[in-house]
Amino acid sequence: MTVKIGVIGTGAIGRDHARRINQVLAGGRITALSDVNRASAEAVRDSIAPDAEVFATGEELIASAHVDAVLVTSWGATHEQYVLAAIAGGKPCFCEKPLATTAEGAKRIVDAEVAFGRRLVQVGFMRRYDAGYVALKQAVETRTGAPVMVHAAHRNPSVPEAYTTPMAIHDTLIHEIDVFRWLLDDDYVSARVTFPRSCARTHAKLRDPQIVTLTTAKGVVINTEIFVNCHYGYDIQCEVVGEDGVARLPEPMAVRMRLNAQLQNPILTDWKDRFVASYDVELQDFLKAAAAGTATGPTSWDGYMAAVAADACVAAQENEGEAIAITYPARPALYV
Ligand code: NAI
Ligand code: ISE
Repeated sequence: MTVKIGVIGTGAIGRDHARRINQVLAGGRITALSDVNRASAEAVRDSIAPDAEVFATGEELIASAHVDAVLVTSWGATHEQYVLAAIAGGKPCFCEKPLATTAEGAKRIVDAEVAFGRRLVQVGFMRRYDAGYVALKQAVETRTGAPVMVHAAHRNPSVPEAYTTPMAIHDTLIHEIDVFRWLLDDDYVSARVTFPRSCARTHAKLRDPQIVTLTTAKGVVINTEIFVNCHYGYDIQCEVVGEDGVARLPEPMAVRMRLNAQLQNPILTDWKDRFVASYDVELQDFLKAAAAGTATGPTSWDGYMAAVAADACVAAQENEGEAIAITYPARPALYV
C-alpha cells in the first residue's frame, strides 16, 4: 500500500521530509501540501511533489479524501491545532517537535488521542533513531553501571534573529529533554538554569549560552550547555557517567586529514546533515505504521512530558539559580 501524505508547513524541514518521502523512502507519496506562504508549498510541488494538490489551509488538507496521513512541519506554535484536527479525522500524524509549545496544549493532544482510543501521533524526536544514541543507550544499559551524571552540549553555529531565550528550551533543548528520558529510562523532578555572561554574537532578547541542570527521579544530574551562537559548527555532545565507567556519544563520521601541519577533523555546520540518517529511519517507521492506520515511536505522552519539563526550564530561566519542581499526572494506559 502507498500511504497518501499531506504536508503542512513547507519550510526547511517540511521540504526535506517531502523529499525523503518521494525520493528516498518506500511506501509513501506526497499528495497534498499547505503553507501560510502558498508560494512555498507551490515551490515544493514544482520541485519535489508533482502529484500534490496545494491547499489553502491545513484543515482542508487534513479533510481531503486524497490524504491518508499528515506531516505537521509548520512553526511550533501552530502544531496543536493541526494534530488535533488529524486526530479528529482519524488520520495518523507525524508532528515535528515540539508537539505543542505549552504543556496544556500537549495535554489536549494526549486527551484527544486517548479518547480516540488508538495511537495516531508520532512526535519527531529523531534522536531516538540515531545510530550513535542507540549505541550509547546500549552501553549505558549493559556496560557503564547505573548512571550518575550526564554532561551534554547542544551547540548551533547561529540562529535566526527572531530566536529568543525561551526558544533555547522549546526549540533546541527539547531534543535533549526527550532523549535523556529515553536514554536513562527515567523522568525529571526538577530543573535549574544558570547563565554565564552572554557572548558577543547574541542580541538583547537571547541570553546565550546557558546551562540547564535537570535532576531525575532516580537521582541522575544532567548538565546541558545550550550555545546557539557558538560560531564554529553544529555540535551535539553527550557523556554518561556511570558507576563503573563512562560512555560517550560517537562523533559523526568524518575523514581525518593531515594538512598544513595540522591534524584536522571536519565538524558539521547544519542540523540537516547531523541527523540525516535518523530522519530517514523515523519517517520510514511512520509510513509503516500509518499503512496500518496507527502510529509508532515517540508518543504524544512523550511530547507532553517534554513540554512539562520545557515549561519548568523556562520558569527556571526566569528564576535563575532556583530549582523548579517538575510533576506529571499518571501515564494513561494507551502509552504504557
Ligand atoms: P521554517 O520556518 O523553515 O518552516 C516553517 C514553515 O511553516 C514556513 O514555510 C511557514 O510559512 C509555515 N507555517 C507557519 N505557520 C503555518 C501555519 N499556521 N500553517 C501552515 N504553514 C505554516 O521552519 P523549520 O525549520 O522547517 O521548522 C518547522 C518545525 O520543524 C518547527 O517546529 C521546528 O522546531 C521543527 N524542526 C525540527 C528539526 C528536527 O531536528 N527534528 C529541525 C528543524 C526544525
Ligand atoms: C532546530 O529547530 C532543530 O530542531 C535543531 O535540531 C536544533 O539544533 C536547533 O537548535 C533548532 O532551532
